Amino acid sequence: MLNTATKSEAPGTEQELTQELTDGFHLVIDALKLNGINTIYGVPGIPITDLGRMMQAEGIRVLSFRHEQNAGYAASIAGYLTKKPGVCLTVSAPGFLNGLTALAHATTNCFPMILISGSSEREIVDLQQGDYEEMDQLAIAKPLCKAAFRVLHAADIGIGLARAIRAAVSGRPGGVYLDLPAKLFGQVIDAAAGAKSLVKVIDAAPAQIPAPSAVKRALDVLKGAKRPLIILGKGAAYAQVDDEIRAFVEKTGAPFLQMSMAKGLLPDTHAQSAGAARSTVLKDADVVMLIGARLNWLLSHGKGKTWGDAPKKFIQIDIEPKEMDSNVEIVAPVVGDIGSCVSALLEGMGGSWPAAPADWVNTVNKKRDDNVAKMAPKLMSNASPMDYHGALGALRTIIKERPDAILVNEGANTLDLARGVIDMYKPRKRLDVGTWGVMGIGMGYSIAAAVETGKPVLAIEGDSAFGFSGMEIETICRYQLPVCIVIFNNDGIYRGTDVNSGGSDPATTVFVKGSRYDKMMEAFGGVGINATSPDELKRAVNAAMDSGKPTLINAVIDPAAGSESGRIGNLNPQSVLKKK
Ligand SMILES: Cc1ncc(C[n+]2csc(CCOP(=O)(O)OP(=O)(O)O)c2C)c(N)n1
Ligand SMILES: [Mg+2]
Repeated sequence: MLNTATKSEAPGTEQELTQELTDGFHLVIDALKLNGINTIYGVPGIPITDLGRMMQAEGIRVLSFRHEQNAGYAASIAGYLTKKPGVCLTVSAPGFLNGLTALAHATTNCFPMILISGSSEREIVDLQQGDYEEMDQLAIAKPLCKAAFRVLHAADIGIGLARAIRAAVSGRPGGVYLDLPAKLFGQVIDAAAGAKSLVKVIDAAPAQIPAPSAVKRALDVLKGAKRPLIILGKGAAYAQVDDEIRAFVEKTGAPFLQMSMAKGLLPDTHAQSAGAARSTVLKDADVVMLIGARLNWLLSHGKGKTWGDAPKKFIQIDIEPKEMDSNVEIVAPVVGDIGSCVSALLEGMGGSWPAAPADWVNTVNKKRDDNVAKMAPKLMSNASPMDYHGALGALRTIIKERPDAILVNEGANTLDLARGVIDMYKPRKRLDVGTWGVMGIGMGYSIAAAVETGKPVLAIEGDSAFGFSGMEIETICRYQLPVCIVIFNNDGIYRGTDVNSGGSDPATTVFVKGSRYDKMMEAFGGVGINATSPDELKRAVNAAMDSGKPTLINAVIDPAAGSESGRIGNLNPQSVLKKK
């Protein structure tokens, strides 16, 4: 129902007195609801405090955070999980800027998100006369997102939101900025005209069908492969065409790799999974098919040592034509949405597709099984203080027993080792630092994952990583969300053993030794536990997952156990100069 009010006070004609009215506040709410947007992540303040209140009154769930960046990350991952734009609502200048990192992150990771920020008086901002929270937010947002819009008239709110939704979800998804000046909210218009101005977005992300010739070309290249490899990226997980992707991969019989957030699209324990033979398959494959995965730094740009000397042919499936040839030549580009592309490939394969060459498949499987066997004893260590493998061995079993749980993961060693150790069994259950390797997604992602899916969340957090969003444990306790946070507390960034060779300050990478993060949780009425062995850790996590109570477990990790930058230490620049 449209929100209306009857004008009662202002003098005027009789007709005016009985006229049904609406305003900017209500039109924003009606437009969101009309488009099925029922959850908002944000931080209140001028000029959007009343908007949040009215949203709540109208049945929209408004999750109020402690910092906009965390609300923004929550919105971004809500977009990834639901294929609808996640919405973050902030105040002007500083609130907007706090949300902007998450908007840029959403764009980089191809997650649909809309950052809606209130803004100050246009006339004063544009003359730079020093308004309250003055900032030309639209101009600042533009280079960091897919599209940016400002609405100046209440009658344009419907169109403004429609444009934002379409821009966020169609084609390659991404972040969109929507600027709503303070004056807009109070603007009053005729209710009937307001209702007419709303737009329900039809087919917001239209299918993009690949050209039949592109599909045939790709299948011809794949058929000719002696050592085929399929790489699934988070774009493939986003598409929510899990059955088709599985059918396609199984029909090829080819080994597959799943990028970090694609893990579980097919179970990591699948017979064709080459996850534990990554370096072998990247080096030795002769045909590589990328599905919703980009050849960026995470795949060493498709060239160099990682990819070996064997000549390679790349097939790439992506919705964004410009992605093709971004780093190396793509001999068979297939442009379209992942669902349409994979269906067309499956159909084109017909009933008699040749099995992937057995010698290649056997070589990969042997390598994988050897590596898995090598890792197994490390995962059984019950040493105290814990090392990473001992602690992760316990958590690995928990995810195996609770495959519906959502795993949120950030840190350096805590991230890289958890990714390798913890098998995922279902799609879109692993949420992590993404394309930028950004710290700070932890609590925002956990909150949105719990809210959007209703499933329990296990957040495995480096002690540094946790610090970027740690205050949101109050938010988790306030909304009583089923989130269990495990902090891998090794007293610092990478390791807690670093020393400052130039003075008495602590080294830059170390924190207060023996910190008790579990006590923070208790301050907000959550459950706090200090765990010093894998057995204790396992017991505590199982109890948290059973009870659904907000829980934080301080897992004490040997401060010497980690390595610099986890698995990507090679990216650190080196000084060639010796100190004089
Ligand atoms: C926003 C942001 N700031 C800084 C970094 C650099 N950085 C990478 S990993 C990391 C923290 C690693 O320490 P921790 O989370 O404790 O994991 P550990 O390796 O100790 O297990 C930092 C600060 C980053 N990736 N993102
Ligand atoms: Mg650490």
